[in-house]
Amino acid sequence: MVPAEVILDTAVEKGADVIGLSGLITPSLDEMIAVAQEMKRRGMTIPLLIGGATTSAKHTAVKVAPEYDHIVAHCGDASQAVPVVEALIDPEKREEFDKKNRAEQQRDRDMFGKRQQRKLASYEEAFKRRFATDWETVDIPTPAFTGLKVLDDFPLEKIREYIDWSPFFLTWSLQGKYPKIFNDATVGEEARKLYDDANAMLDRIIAENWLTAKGVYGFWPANSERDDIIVYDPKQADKELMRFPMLRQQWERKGQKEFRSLADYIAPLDSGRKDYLGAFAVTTGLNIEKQLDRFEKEHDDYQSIMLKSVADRLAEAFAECLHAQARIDWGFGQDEKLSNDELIAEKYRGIRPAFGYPACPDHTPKWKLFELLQAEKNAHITLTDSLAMWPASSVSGLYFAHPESRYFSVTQITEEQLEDYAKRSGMEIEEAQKWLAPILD
Ligand code: B12
Repeated sequence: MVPAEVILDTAVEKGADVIGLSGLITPSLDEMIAVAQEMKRRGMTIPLLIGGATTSAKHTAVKVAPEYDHIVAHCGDASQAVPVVEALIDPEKREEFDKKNRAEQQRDRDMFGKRQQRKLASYEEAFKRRFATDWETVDIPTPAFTGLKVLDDFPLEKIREYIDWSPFFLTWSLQGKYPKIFNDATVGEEARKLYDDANAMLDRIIAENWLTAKGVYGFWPANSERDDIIVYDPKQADKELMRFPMLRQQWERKGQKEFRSLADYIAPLDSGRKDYLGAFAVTTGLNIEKQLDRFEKEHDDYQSIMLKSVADRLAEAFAECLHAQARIDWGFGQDEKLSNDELIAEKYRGIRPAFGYPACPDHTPKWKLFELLQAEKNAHITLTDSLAMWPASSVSGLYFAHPESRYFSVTQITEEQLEDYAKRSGMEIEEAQKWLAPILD
């Protein structure tokens, strides 16, 4: 979310010894390559460290390191940054580190070159073997309303009930599932302390209005046409509003019968039936800066990270809470009586894939999603150039009601599908190539 010039100018101005880049979602992978290229162009020599949820040692070796002649190292964990930087600022240790790092990266590149070729079905074959539904008999529920609903200042105490605590411990690098983690011999005590601190903070967040939650969701008449989902104007059901281009699986795993695309879950045009697509965007990060500034002034990193991690939990919980409401609006959720554990285990009908998740790994349809939801106006969420949402504690995606819808992964696609997808998305091939780089064959 920070432009390359700002990072590099600041590093020069402050006389930084090392630059670290952190990437949460795939578009930042490409941006890291651009930063490495710019460092080379400027003749810089300081080491570059790479980290974050979507990065890997392999990606760093294959894509980033070749763009810069000096040290580029991947760190899987922030705590690794300490010994790595220690080695890098000591001339002797640095040489040793560099040698070892280069050898490992060369090995990763060699392995990448020789990597086992996965068997991919042709795009046409994959479409022929799509997930099939008997569209004559399948239940297609009609939502209670179509168009948008805006949730202004949604009560945080209600959202709190839907929190899934397990990923919270992951943020703090503690392994284990809630609540079993409290009995763990190694991390149990620490986990309990963090949990208590988080809940004490949540009490204050709610009582003192530290955060504001906003959301928007809705339903639209929809049909599919091959791998596109067509969304119609709720007021004029034959007027096409927009199309969401979807990607289809092509990697043929042993025993695999079908290749899925999210478009398979929406009634095709030639079925003669009208279906519905739902969409949502939620945030719980509005106004967070005020408190974060306060913690920064007090040099209180612990409270600062705690607040961000609690706000992230609330964002996910808001998405869960709103999905439950959407199932009620859709009708089939009205008799649902699920505990929070059952909700976390997704024991309900329907799914809510988010752009960037494995079933729809391209982030670019977020532009259309935001237009459909008018998310900027209605929920005060903006999209950065690299398609991250701001505030950071935000989630957006689609709702599907198909009784057999489930999550799946589109891990690799062929050139053929890339070309088709680029055309359907109104992108040049080069642009589509850039956004889809992580899943190209
Ligand atoms: C928590 C989380 C969220 C939270 C918080 C996000 C945020 N603001 O930070 C919420 C619920 C808001 C969220 C939303 C989304 N998420 Co999310 N999320 C996660 C999750 C579960 C954990 C990430 C995390 O915080 N881990 C804990 C932190 C501490 O770990 P970390 O980021 O890896 O960082 C550690 C190391 O990598 C390292 N490190 C990191 N940076 C650096 C830098 C340097 C220099 C060094 C040395 C080390 C280092 O140190 C850290 C501590 O050890 C991951 C899945 C996963 N298991 O990783 C998905 C994940 C990152 N999300 C994903 C996606 C797609 C999204 C959304 C786009 C979905 C959507 N459409 O709504 C949005 C994007 C949000 C936005 N603002 O744009 C994808 C990204 C994949 C992709 N293809 O891009 C992931 C990988 C899930 C998946 N498997 O699909 N997400």
